[in-house]
Amino acid sequence: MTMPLRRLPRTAAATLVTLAALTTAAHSAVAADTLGSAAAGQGRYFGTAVAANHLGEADYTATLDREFTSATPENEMKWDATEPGRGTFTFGAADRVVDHARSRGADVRGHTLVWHSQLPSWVGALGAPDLRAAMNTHINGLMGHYKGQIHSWDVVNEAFQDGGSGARRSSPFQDRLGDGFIEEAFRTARAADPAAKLCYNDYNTDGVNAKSNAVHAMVKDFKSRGVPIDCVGFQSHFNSASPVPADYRQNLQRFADLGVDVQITELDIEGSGSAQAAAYTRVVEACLAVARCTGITVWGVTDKYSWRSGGTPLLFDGDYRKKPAYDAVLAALGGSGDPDGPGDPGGPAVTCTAAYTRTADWSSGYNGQVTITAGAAPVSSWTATVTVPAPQSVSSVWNGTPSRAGDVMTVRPSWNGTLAAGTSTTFGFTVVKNGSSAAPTVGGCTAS
Ligand code: G2I
Repeated sequence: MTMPLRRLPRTAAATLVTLAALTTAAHSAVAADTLGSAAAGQGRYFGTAVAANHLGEADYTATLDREFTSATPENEMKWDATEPGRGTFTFGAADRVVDHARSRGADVRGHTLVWHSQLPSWVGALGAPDLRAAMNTHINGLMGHYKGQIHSWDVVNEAFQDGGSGARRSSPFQDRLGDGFIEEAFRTARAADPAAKLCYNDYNTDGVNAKSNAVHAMVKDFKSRGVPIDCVGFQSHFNSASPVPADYRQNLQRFADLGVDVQITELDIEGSGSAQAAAYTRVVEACLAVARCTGITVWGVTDKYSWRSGGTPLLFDGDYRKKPAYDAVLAALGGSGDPDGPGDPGGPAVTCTAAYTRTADWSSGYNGQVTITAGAAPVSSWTATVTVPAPQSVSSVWNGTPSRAGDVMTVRPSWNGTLAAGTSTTFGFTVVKNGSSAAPTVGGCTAS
């Protein structure tokens, strides 16, 4: 995992790439042809869950080391793995993941300190005073062992219920210590390793809904009272029953607006081919459109070891071949595969991203705006799709030329097709709500 641009902010990384391209004929030496290097060009990390027991498999580690700049131990840091008996800490498997990643210059996300699952039975048997002490001892034990080595910790994981209640989930911590256990865990964590970013991590919080509203309210309260929290993780486990929400980017943005970083922490999307690729593109574009979205982690290297391998949700197939979803993610990150391949002129791939915002809203309608941003190469034309949910209808479009097929509106440039690398243009549209205020889905941008 040699990632020379990994820690540079977006503009510095872009400048470096430009300078290097000007001063060397060997442009391919700086081409962003891996997930990690392309994300670094955007000032982000690109990580994966890592399982210690696969590190001996040559193809697994080769793919891991080549593509990813961050590693999250998939199970090795959980309570049952690290403190199976009270006060007995076992770090062997987690150390193997941390040492492997750090020796190659990758960051490590710590996952996870306080969670109701994979919790040894002795924890659940404790009364309140002992449980509080055990929780703090566990946090101090892990964070002390890895002090200075962890980029971000998932301090508390999945503490809210699914569904519309917005309530906390029943767990030994919640049931015996009450709502305050989350705050206490974060305060203990800050003292244990002040350099680590402290995250709250959850699933089904990826769009605006009752559960994410409850997490948002908690983070807002923490920020207002000075409870230490630096980031919110959005697990982003998607499939056809739980697709990428239409308001995914807006949801990330509203958390960022509270003054925390947002991270996509366990991304996987069941499916295959172009549909899977398009869904991955939307996630990457959403992260790139939110300045405080600092990185993306996919929940595994290869489909064959995924926790839901039957759904083939990852970027590499069981033989470590790049899937269409891989190519889409790399392109959305502004990278380019096979820079020296036949017919390839050698420059960066021509790509664009599309980011949506609602710019005006009134009782019977709203205005939407899509910002088209060119990737690392100049763009001479682009297309983007906007799907407004029934019963809404689009009544006008400006700075773009629409064509419609059913609910899907494809927009091409009017006068604004030509974009220099990294620059943006916008188009806008007015929607008649017909009773629904739901957000439209803005599809992947394609550029030529
Ligand atoms: O369930 C998906 C993820 C949801 N968010 C939190 C993550 O920590 C969680 O990860 C999964 C792992 O990917 C699985 O690998 O967490 C599962 C357990 O809740 C993990 O599964 C467990 C199996 O249930 C165990 O039987 C097995 O011993 O993995 C263990 C280690 O392979």
